[in-house]
Parts: sequence; C-alpha cells; structure tokens
Amino acid sequence: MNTVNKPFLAKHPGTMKIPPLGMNAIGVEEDFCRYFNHTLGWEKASVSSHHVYSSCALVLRDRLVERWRRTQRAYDESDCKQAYYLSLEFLMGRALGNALLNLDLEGASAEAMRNLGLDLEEVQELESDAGLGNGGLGRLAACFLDSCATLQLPVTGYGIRYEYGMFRQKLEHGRQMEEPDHWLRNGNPWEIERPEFAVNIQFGGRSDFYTGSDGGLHARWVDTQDVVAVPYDMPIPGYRNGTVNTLRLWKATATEEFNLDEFNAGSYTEAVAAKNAAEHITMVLYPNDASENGKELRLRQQYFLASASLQDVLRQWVNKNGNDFTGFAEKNCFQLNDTHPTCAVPELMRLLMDEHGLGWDEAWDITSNTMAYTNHTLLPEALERWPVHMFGRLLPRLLEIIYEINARFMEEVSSRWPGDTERERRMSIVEECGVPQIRMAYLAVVASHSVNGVAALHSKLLQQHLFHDFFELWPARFNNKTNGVTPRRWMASSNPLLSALIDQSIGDAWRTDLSRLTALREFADDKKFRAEWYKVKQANKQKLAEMVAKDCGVEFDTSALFDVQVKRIHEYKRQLLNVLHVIHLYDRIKSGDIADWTPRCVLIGGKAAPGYIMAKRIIRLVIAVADVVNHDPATKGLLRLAFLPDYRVSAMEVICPAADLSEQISTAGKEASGTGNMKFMMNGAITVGTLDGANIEIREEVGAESFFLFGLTAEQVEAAHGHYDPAAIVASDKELARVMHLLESGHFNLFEPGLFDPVVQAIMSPQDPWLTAADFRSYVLAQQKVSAAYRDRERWTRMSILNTAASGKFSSDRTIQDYNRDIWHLLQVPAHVE
Ligand code: B1N
Repeated sequence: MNTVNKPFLAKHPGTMKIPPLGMNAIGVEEDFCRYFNHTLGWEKASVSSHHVYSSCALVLRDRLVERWRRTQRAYDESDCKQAYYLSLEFLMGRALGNALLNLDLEGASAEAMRNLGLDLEEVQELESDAGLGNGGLGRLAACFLDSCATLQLPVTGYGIRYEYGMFRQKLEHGRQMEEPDHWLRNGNPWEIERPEFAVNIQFGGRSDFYTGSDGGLHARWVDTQDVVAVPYDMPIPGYRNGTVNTLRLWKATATEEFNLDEFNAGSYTEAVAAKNAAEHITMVLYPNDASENGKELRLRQQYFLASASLQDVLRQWVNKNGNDFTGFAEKNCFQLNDTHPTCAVPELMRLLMDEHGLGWDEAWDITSNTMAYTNHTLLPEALERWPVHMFGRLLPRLLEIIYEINARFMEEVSSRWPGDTERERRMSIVEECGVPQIRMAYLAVVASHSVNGVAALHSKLLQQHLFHDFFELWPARFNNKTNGVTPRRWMASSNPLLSALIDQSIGDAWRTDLSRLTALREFADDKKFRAEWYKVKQANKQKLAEMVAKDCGVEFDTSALFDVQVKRIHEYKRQLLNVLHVIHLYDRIKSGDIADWTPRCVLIGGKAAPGYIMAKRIIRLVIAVADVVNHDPATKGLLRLAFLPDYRVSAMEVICPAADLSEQISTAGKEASGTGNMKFMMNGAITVGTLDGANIEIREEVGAESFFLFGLTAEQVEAAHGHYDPAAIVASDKELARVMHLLESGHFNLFEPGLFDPVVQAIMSPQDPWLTAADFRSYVLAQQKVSAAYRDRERWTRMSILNTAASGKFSSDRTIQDYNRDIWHLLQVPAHVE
C-alpha cells in the first residue's frame, strides 16, 4: 500500500483545522444538494430514490466522520485500555434515524428536506435494514455498541460483512419462502473500506516444527491456502456526546498474487475464477437462531473473524509497543459473543507463540486474562461442537494448540479430583465417545477469566447444569449480566409521541439514565396524564394497524386489545400455545360464549430457520387459523389474527410502541433472557409470561400486580421429565379437548388433509419437551385476567405507565456498566473537542 507523499502530508496534516460542518438546516440542505447534484443523482434520466437516500446518508456520515476522527485520536493519545466485542452477528437495522437522533439533527434535517420538497420520514423508509444477525443475540450486540458509544467507552465491534444478510421472508399459499437479502445492492453509504488494514488468513496446510535462533523448538503454519480479510468500518455514534466508535466488519477476498494451484485451479482463468471461492467465506449469514448446523463454511467464517480481528489488534499493539507484550492484558479485553468466535482462544495463542515468539505460559497468561465469554443458551442443539477431523483439516495448528490446552487442563482436574476419571471425561474439551468433537463452550470456559449468562435465572442454571463441574473448580469466574436494550432506538427514536409526553412530565434525562423513569410512577394516578398516555398508545396503534392492513390484508380495530408475539419461530418460544389460545377464543365465539368480551387483535411475526420443518409448519398453522377466524362473520369486532411477514428491526420499531400485551410465553428454563420483552415493557405494554429468562426480573421490577404470570416453573419443567401425560391433561380439560378436536378434524385445513397432524402429535407426545398442553389452562386463565383488565381502561393505562416507569433496569447502558465494572475495567474517554 503506497502512502501519500510527505510534502502533501506536511501541508495537510490529519490534525489540521477543518471548519466544522454546519449543524443546521442550511448546512444540511447545501451538502445534500452537492451530493445529489454532483456525486450521485446528477444524470436526470436515471435518478432514483436511492440517490435521495444516499445523499442524505452521506450528509450525516460526513458529520459523523469529524467526530469519529476526534474520538479515535482521544483513545490513541490517552493510551487507554480497550475492549473488543467479537460477534458473528450485528443486527444493526437502519442507521439514518439513529444518526439523526444521536447528532441532534432531526429537526434541522426535516426542515432541509421540506425545503427541497422531500419528506424525511419517507427518505428514512428507503434504507434497507442491515440484517447481519438472526435475532436477540445479534440485536444485543447492536444495542451494546450504542451504549458503549453513549457511555464513551473505548469499545470496538468486530464482525463479518456478509454480502447477504438475514433472508427476506415471503409467504406463498401460507408457507414461508426465503429470498436472498442483497442489502449492499445499492451501495452502503455508512461504510468506509480500509484496504490499508487488510490481513492474511490461513487455512489448511500443516505445522512445521523448527529450531529457532534461540535454540528452542518453534512451530510455523505452512503450505496453507490463504484469503485476505479487508475491513469495512461503520461509525457508531454516541448520544449527543461527540463520541463515534467503530464497528469493523471483515470481507473475504482472494490474495492478490493468487497462485495457479490455489483452490485446485489449473489455469489462469480458473485461478481468477477461484477468487470466488475465497469470497464465499463472507457471502451469507447462516440463518439459524439457537441451533447449529456444523457446516465447514461456518467454521471458516468463525476462524476468519477471530484471526482477522486479533491480527488487527496485535498490529496496533506492535505499532506502539514493538514486540513487548508485557502489559498487553492490562490494555486489552475480548468479549466473546457466545462460542461462535471462540477460535480466538487458540488463535491468540498461535499468534503470540508462532508469530511473536512468546512461550506457552506467557501466551496463556495473556490469553486467559484477556478473554471473557458470554453464554446465550442452554439448548443442547445450540451448543457448538466441531468434529476433530474437520477442525484438524482446516486449522491444523489450532487443533494442536487446543490439544495442549486440554492436556494441561486435564492435569488441573486430576490434581483437584485425583482418580476421578469420570469427571475428566465429562469435563474434557475433546469429547471422545463416538466421533471425536471439540466442545467449544468448554474451551471458552477454560480460557476465559469471566463467564456470564444473560439473565439471573439463566446464569444460575448455567452454574447448576451445563457448567456445574467448572463452577465447582472456578466459582469466582462465573457471573450474571442481565441483558438490556438501548432506549435511544427503542423509545426516543421509535416512539416520539411517548417520548415527548415523558419529557413534559419528568424531563428528558431518562434517555441516558433510564432509572429516571421511576419518576413516572406518581403520574400513574393522574387521570389527565393517563388520558394523554392512552391517546399516544392509540396513535401508535393506528400506525401499526396501517402496516398490518398493508402487509397482511387484515383490518385491526385500534379499540381492541393489541396482543403481540414477534420473535424467531421456535418450538420452545411456544407460538403454538398462542395459537391454541386463539383457537379457544374462536371456539368460544362460535359457541356464543361472548358475555363481557374484550375484542382482541392478535399479531404473530417471525422467521423460521429454512431447514426447521416444524417451525415452518407452525407459521402455516397461524396463517390457516387466521384465514378461518378473519373470514368468519361471527368474529367481526371480536377477534382478529394476523401473521406479519418479514419481521425485522425496522418492523419492531413500529410494533413495540403499539402493543398493549407482550407475549413472553417460552417453556420455563429455555429462553436465556429475551430482549423483545424489554422493548415492549419500555413502551408500556404489559407482559403475559412465564417465569423464564428476564421475565422474572421484569416482574420483580414492575410488581406482580402489573404482570400476567402463568405456567410451570423451570424446576417443575425439569421434574415433569418422564412423568408427562398430555393425553390425561386434554381428557380432563374440556376446552382444550375442543381445541385439539378442531385442529385434528381438519377445520383449518379443509383442502390439505393431514397438514397439521405433526403439530397435534407434537402436543400429544409424552416426550414433548415444551409442555404445551401442561401450560394451556394456566395460560387461558391468565389471558382471562388480561381481558378483564383491558376492559377497565383506567386500570390498564395505570399498569401501562407503571411498566414503563419500572423499565429502567433494562437499558443496555446499565448492562454495559455492569460489564465494565466487573469484567472490562475501562475508563471513560471523552472525545476531543477542537
Ligand atoms: O440470545 C439473546 C437472548 O435474549 C435469547 O434468549 C437467546 O435465545 C439468544 C446460535 C444463537 N441464544 N443463542 C443464540 C444465535 C445464533 C446462532 O447461530 C445461537 N441466540 C440466543 C441475547 O442474549
């Protein structure tokens, strides 16, 4: 990479005084016109709406870049400790609205657009979501970056720049169809390519051992097939504080001097075509939420991210400190977002030993003092295991290092529990029975100084079950960090009406200190305030009703209770239980049992993993039941059901301000935390939920009177194992029996006999792990309480206000402060003001 010549730099140093860009309507309008007329939309015949959006985005990006440079310089000069959030997923959603809010440019930009005959809200709708994640885990990473920037903590996100993000969900004849999400089609105005920081990533080959000049035995990884990782930076603005942090996303490209036998290419043209093979690594996001598929390409993605990010951090260290790594662990911390980036453990060992000449003990000290691991699920199908033979073929040097880590770890186990070979077998990083596999979660626990779950119950269950042996060995290593979400996106930006009302009553400090919302409590008893609160909710419901009409063709009446469940479709989340309840309500209507009826509009949305047949069947069922219910004249004004296609971040921004009732109904012990539950609570929805994940803490905060609890506890779920008899439950519950009969009789699938037999079988199986039938009665009773409460508008509105008032704990600012206090120990570094 050539650098710019010295005379130029002398005249234009990076620190030169550049007049700051205008932060008013005139400045925005001028810059917009320049981008539109000179850079993007200058050819009248081909001008398109994305030129309008891109021009607007570039205006904002310029203003972010000013602050970005100052922030990075402040970090550099203070020589502060930094943390790196390693994640295969960052579910960022749209960036424009967020930049407008955080730069405080909403008013000025709206005015500028108006002057140009444009509507800022319409311009924002032109942006496609950055869907580089599946669900909660990826969105959590995005909320964390927002909070780190707002708290002025030096934290960098490292991820993959997938060419194709989360698939777009289309419905055809009631079935989910996947369409590729080519989100970069029209370019991405937010990213800046940094080819000067590209790094080489090795695959395959073998280890070569040699005697170094020091006389010691060293290893090097040779005969490899290499790809290049090129970083693309996205700005992460803090809330009105001048800080802009970095999300660095890696794209795979072919090495420039690709040789002819690379990827078995035999000739020049095939060698050029082999470029493709390299670029496959970052082509597509794996669309599985909380389940693993064990594909080799996925392991390639994981190593690619880990190696590129570590090399990037080490390069910066060596630039500053040379090859002296004393003090590295005091200045750097890596947070592993689940086991997906856990290749970082053996890779950091390899880089320190093979590339920088450190000994094992020194390298291990650094690795174990810098790595911290967050677990996000207890579901066995999501626990990553890589077959040793695959791992060894792709990453032979890393496999050797993992074996050495394990050998030393096994010694520690046997000295703590001499002769307990059963425990050694249980705790080994390498699972030996059957096809030998690497247990990535154990590798992460062994190599980290901190291991956390994402809600109190989840962290407790980790210690009691999955990691029990490890907890006995190293109790101090384990801790809890209850998840949170950013109130900037999930209240201030998506719910401007509610935000304005809250500002009027308690001031605006809640945006960066959500605990201030407790001051709303006293307003819950103020009748006039309640009327205004209700009015805001109704306006938000109107917007959602318009979206439902457009996307589902179903009319939602805003006077009805809006009952919402949006999340990935998974059996443990029990969308099925929700549908059974809707069928039960329909059955009541048909039987004339409608005294004191509370009209309900039920909305369900979410994507199924493309290979998850049962999840797809559940979507089919929702749509089939909706068809029958919505077309039956008897349900008019009483009940509606809609399935919202293509649920994504930008859809949630319309949904969560409008929900009355938040469905959080997973089988207890299965949902690690949930984060949708928090977004709904902040926006004044009331939860109907089980004692699972963060629901427990939500109920603790708001009080049992303002939460609709039902269902078995995690302990009872555990105890039901082997003693579960759904047939007896159905036989003893007339209403459930009628629901099951409607399902079995083909009432919802007249033209496709047998369509829902697998669903019925799943519910009726004594092996049903999700205990749907067990919780039906208790769920129906809770829903009856919901209906009665909603009929009393004053009471409901009071509960709604109390939910928002009690939601302070669930700000991701609080979560990040907890991570920082207990794990990262970073100092706040304000951006330079020039
Ligand atoms: O992580 C969220 C939690 O709030 C949810 O309860 C939890 O289900 C979710 C493999 C996952 N756990 N595991 C995943 C995602 C992708 C993948 O390939 C597993 N997602 C969660 C945030 O803590």
